[in-house]
Amino acid sequence: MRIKLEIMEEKTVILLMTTPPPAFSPWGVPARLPPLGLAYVAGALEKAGFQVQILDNYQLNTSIDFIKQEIERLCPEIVGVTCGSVTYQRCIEIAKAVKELRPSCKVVVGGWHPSYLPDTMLQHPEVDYAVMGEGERAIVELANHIAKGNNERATAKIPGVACRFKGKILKNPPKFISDLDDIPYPARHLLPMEIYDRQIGYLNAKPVDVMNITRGCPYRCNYCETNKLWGPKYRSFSPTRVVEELEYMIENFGSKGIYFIDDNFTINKKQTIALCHLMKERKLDLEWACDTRVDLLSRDLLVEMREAGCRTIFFGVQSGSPRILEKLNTCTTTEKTVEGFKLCREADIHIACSFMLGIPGETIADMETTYKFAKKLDPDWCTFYVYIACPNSNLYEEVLQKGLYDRMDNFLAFVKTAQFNYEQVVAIQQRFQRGFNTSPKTLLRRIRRDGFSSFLKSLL
Ligand code: B12
Repeated sequence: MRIKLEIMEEKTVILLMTTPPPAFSPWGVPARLPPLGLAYVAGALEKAGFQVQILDNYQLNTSIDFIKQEIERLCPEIVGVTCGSVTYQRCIEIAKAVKELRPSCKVVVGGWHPSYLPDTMLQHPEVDYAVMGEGERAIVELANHIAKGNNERATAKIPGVACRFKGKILKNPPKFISDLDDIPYPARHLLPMEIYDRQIGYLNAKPVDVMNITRGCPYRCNYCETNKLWGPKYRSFSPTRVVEELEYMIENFGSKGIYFIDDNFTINKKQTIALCHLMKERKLDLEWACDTRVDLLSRDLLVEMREAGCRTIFFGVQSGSPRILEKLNTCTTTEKTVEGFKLCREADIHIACSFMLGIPGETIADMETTYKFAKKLDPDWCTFYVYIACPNSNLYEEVLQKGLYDRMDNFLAFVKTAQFNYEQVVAIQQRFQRGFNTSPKTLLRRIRRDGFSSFLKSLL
């Protein structure tokens, strides 16, 4: 396992890092995926001429002592940390360690939590700047100012940056990058690629890498906060740029499969078809999976996608209860889901999906309806999650205002209503997950899909 980072000379040294994992994580153990956002930030900084290193403390599960040693050894002038809500405490711990060892080093935080609640970061004097929204342009501008030794007045004017100025917290709204093709490739070469899973259940091909080719979501689902990070307007990398990056990944990292972790991969049908055509033209021979919505599909589109290598599509179905779908404001219906799944099957594309349980206003009967619906849909993979309210979503505001929680982990609220508490929903979720995984239909589907010997192997 490679942890050793090189000592850099001459140029301004920037050390980017994820935080170690939270002590407690309500979402379970996530896949070992690389920090793509941080790699994008690193790519932009490298292109601007900075010396950049990435330390993925999250996946390496490093100790604060190790992080301190690395800071002392590498002597960075800027430390940038990705911070989610559950890793908030860890992020502050790192900021304190940086200032203790190198008081002149600037601490910049970015990612989901600083984008949503920058004040909670800047209330700590150890944090100098919080970047809100997409980071590439803001961090380069900020790093240039820091490198030139410009005063606080100048840095306080950068779009997407929040900082303390004259005793107040100033927040400059982000300006979203209109042409995504201006963004350099994520600096995957700075990541310890060997520590990542590079395989996913949805694809047979190995190694698999992740890509994100669209930003911005026009939908307003009440549980989701993504449009606050990427803005309300959908933007995407051009098909040519995507294919070039795919070729680069095949050549440099031996990628055989790609998981596109976009919110709505197929949101622009014309562009998705153009991308599929290019993938076929360039004979990329990749297997891929993507995430999208059931109402962003059509027969001809799916045929193009299958021909270009798409093997699986993931859908966040969320609920089988029309009342709850309305509450979530997903703007989908159970009928649309049935229709969308049928189209995928006809195009010979596998289906993965997930549901949430424990939404405010939900009853145990609604949850049972969801389970029945999941079984009726009969997807290839199905995951049930317990809903936990995340900052900056509409439902989060409702949960806080009405006091519909019995516990907070950092800023995340564990929902409790008159109908259920967190522990009860966990028990229901486990029952549903077990029931789905062990149903004869699911087992048969697995045997048909993966073959009997691989099924037996997985049991052993
Ligand atoms: C892939 C993914 C993961 C991967 C990789 C995470 C990673 N470190 O990148 C894995 C599986 C490891 C993971 C783990 C977790 N994840 Co996750 N994950 C995602 C997912 C699906 C995509 C993230 C992504 O790659 N986006 C694409 C890249 C390009 O964007 P980005 O990462 O946001 O980065 C941009 C900006 O945020 C910013 N930026 C990011 N970091 C930094 C740092 C600096 C210094 C600067 C200046 C800017 C900056 O600039 C980047 C480029 O523009 C999102 C959902 C989503 N749609 O975003 C959830 C999501 C980010 N995850 C979430 C959660 C909760 C978790 C876990 C806590 C789950 C768990 N069980 O423990 C952990 C915590 C991980 C951590 N290090 O904090 C939440 C975060 C909510 C919140 N308020 O914090 C999200 C939003 C999903 C959700 N709504 O529940 N996750």
